[in-house]
Amino acid sequence: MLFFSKRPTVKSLLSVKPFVVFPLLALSSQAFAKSSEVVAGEAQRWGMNMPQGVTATSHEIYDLHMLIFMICVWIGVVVFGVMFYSMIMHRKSAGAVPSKFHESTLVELAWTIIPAIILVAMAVPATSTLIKIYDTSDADIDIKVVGYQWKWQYEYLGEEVSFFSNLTTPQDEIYGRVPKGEHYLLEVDEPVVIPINKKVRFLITANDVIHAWWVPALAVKRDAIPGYINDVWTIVDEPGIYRGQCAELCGKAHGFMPIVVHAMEEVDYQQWLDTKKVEAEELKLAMSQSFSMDDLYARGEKVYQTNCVACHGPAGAGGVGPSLIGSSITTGPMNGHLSLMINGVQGSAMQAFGEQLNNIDMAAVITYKRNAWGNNMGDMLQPVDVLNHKRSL
Ligand code: HEC
Ligand SMILES: [Cu+2]
Repeated sequence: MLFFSKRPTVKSLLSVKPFVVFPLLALSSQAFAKSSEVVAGEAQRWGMNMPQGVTATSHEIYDLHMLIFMICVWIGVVVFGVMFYSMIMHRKSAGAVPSKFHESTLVELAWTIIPAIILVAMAVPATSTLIKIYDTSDADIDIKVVGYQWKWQYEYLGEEVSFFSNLTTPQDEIYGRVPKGEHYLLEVDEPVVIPINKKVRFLITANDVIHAWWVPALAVKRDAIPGYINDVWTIVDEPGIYRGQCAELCGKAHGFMPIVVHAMEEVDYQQWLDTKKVEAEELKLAMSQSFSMDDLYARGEKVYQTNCVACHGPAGAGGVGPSLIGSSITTGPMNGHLSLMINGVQGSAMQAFGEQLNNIDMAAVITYKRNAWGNNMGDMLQPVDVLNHKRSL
């Protein structure tokens, strides 16, 4: 009653909008940026916003996210502003009488053209960022990443350096027997190491089912699909340890195959790479050597704790997999035991370890199982035996 003594007409309705809309549209880009900053700051403080990451791409994605988000916020402010203004000002108790018009060409054109312009305006920066994300050309370093159930393998192409990266969180933490550590389920025995300020290309694939290699701080997330190679790239600005996870539900231990990227200065990276190459050489030499029972047992225990404990239990008593204490395989003929380890059991969670473990680790873990937990077989296996067996297959 106070505001509307006259009955509102189409004209008066339309004339309201510019009054609400123009000041908002007229907000300078500076004010827009300021509001975006305030929102981002608050969201960060509340631990709610996406992380900003440590690469140029991740910063660009973050800025894009804030830009689109703020456009949405302001659209919300304008739309709800007009809506609530209309509802309050034109309420029945204030004497409003609905106008009877339908089909307004002007209104229909406006609500088609304005959103179209906004969408195109948002698509332009989004597309330019996407094009950059997909430009994997001219990489300085190529690293092949292979997803396994449930670990990652990294191979430095052209360097003969290759290793598996296994979860190191102790079973006791997982089962709640001791308090969880700082990097619970985000820690591995061997992180993938990269130099800073170099374009690193990751060639991502999988060995069994679909996994996804995801490291938020590097703005890298790509599916690892058996039979396909997807590539992504990154240039990290600052040395540091960046953690990620498999991001594709890949089976029982999907949550137990984390990713740790250690970015270091180039000299440190080169040093690390050289050590790795020497290790690989030494391993090659060791393949033809004979080991003592004690060496094999000690090494085998480590291999077991890293690769088998999740399914067969810390003391071999079983869990997901059967007990290995006095089993027909672990206390049966050596050849059968070796074949099972190399080929796995088709259609079960027991994988083929023939390619995952080198011949020394294979010989060691078999020797360990045959002599641990009361399986006092007293026999052992040498790496050459594994090699010969593989050749005879
Ligand atoms: C993801 C779970 C899983 C992991 C990891 C795993 N196993 Fe198994 N393992 C199984 C399952 C399940 C079976 C039973 C397969 C079947 O016969 O159906 C099995 C069977 C076996 C058997 C045969 C036991 C018997 O007597 O029938 C041996 C030996 C064995 N695993 C050793 C190992 C060793 C050594 C490792 C580590 C290098 C390992 N497993 C890792 C799940 C696993
Ligand atoms: Cu996975």
